[in-house]
Amino acid sequence: MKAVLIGVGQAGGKITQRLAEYDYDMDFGAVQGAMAVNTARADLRNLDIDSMLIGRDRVKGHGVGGDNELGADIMQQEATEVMDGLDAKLTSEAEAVVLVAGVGGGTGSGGAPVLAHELKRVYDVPVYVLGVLPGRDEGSIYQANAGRSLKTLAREADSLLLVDNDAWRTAGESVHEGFAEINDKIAQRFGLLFASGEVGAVDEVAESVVDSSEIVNTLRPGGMAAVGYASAAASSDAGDNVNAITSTTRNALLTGTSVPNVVKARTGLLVVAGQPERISRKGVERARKWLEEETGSMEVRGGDFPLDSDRIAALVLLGGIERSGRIQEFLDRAREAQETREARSEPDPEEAFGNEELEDLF
Ligand SMILES: Nc1nc2c(ncn2[C@@H]2O[C@H](COP(=O)(O)OP(=O)(O)OP(=O)(O)O)[C@@H](O)[C@H]2O)c(=O)[nH]1
Ligand SMILES: [Mg+2]
Repeated sequence: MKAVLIGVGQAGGKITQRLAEYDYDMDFGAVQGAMAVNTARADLRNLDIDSMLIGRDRVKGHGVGGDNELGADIMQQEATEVMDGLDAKLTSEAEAVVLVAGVGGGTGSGGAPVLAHELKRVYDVPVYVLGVLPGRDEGSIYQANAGRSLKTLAREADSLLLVDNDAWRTAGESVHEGFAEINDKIAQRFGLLFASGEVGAVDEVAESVVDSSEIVNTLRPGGMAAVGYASAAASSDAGDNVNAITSTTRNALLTGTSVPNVVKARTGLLVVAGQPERISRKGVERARKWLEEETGSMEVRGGDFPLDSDRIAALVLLGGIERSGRIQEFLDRAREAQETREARSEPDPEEAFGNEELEDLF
């Protein structure tokens, strides 16, 4: 799937750059262009991709300090400039726009939903958002920002692909210590996903490869989505790899998802990556069937991704994951944080108590 990436805010910019680098290093050619937008000048200076500073008259290049309403306001004001900067990158080749943002901060959390809204008014390609959820040990402002942004993003984006900062970090490391490692994992997993829809166009041998349209269809339910990933050593003979493929797929779903404990989904896509001669058709079909049972979805697609590796990897894309308990838990956590914050700044306890709904950002 040929995608144009736009990172909004600090996390968004760093992850976008990492995704572009990975795609380039692997020679996939799925990332058609990359750009970073931020209200903080210093964050942009650290990046090599094209960048745009917004909100100069409001925050003088210093960021919005976690105020996502201000982040949304600034993007509203400057959306036209951002879209002008993007126009040259969004050629007719592009099959999707992917906005990348940390949903716990201010610039990305507030700006990404506004930009998604504006992009959808102008372009026909799907607009996806890759949103990073704050980890459990991050402050209540992050949780509250995330709750509001999530709700608005899920409404504005064609699909909101989520990564929880707690999902792929090494035990014992703080979220901050783990950023480089988490970003590498995000780049690899989402990089593989975008590229998996690309090989069909160039590799005439593989007839069972994934097509871009299968990614789009898997994300068609809208709302929220997640990916899962696992890999294992594989035999050089496909016949011996039936179990390797089914157990890797199991691990991808049960222990490797970007939002922990998400299992239920409306749609699914299983991509099995490895040398074509190591990929067992029977294994892929069994794993796909297992995914249908486990996710409760009647719509699980499957395909290969020819990759020169002696391992086998399973990448699972889950569309429409709202009914998973973990997402609800997250929204509850964000709602509690919002209520605590309101109770502190709001002298009228009744009003804070009565506010059970997460407000939209705009
Ligand atoms: N995975 C990952 N998360 C990050 C990274 N940098 C920041 N975050 C997370 O992103 C959230 C903060 O968002 P930022 O992107 O720093 O904020 P911002 O959009 O720049 O907004 P302001 O700084 O408020 O202007 C927190 O939950 C952080 O844990 C990163 O490099 N990788
Ligand atoms: Mg920042």
